[in-house]
Amino acid sequence: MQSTLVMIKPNGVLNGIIGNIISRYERSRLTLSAIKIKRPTEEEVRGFYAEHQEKPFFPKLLKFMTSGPVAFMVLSGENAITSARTINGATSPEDAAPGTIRYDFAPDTTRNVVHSSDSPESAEREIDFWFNDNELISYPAISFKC
Ligand code: 3AN
Repeated sequence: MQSTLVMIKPNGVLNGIIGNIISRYERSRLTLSAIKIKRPTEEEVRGFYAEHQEKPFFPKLLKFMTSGPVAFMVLSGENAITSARTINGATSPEDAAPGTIRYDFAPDTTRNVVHSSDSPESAEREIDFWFNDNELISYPAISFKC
């Protein structure tokens, strides 16, 4: 069992596709261990995306990520990190495969709708960045056999 940090960025929340996005993860048997919605501060976004601070796209990313509400969640399941990233699609929507979230909804690379952790080390840091341990819960995998 693995966990990953997923964010639905402001354009996803404001355009009412939280449910659509979460259904895609659930269909791949990922379960929600935690979820919350908040508007991140500039300081939080700088800390979270520290590795990108010097990149040319960072000012646009910072402005966008602080422009509205973000849904933060921890998804858990078999190969959660790879599964979530496959469902998201490539970072740039032009490279994203049909059927992925970014292919369906992302207008450009900055506003690419979702984020999910890219390694077990990132997942640990990112989950810890947005959540306290007592906000996480684990339960059996979804079977859809009701
Ligand atoms: P991913 O979210 O696919 O793991 P990262 O971690 O490389 O991608 O980038 C973090 C975020 O920075 C992306 N989700 C995107 O919003 C933004 N970003 C990355 N590369 C670019 C770029 N070349 N131009 C504009 N924004 C970018």
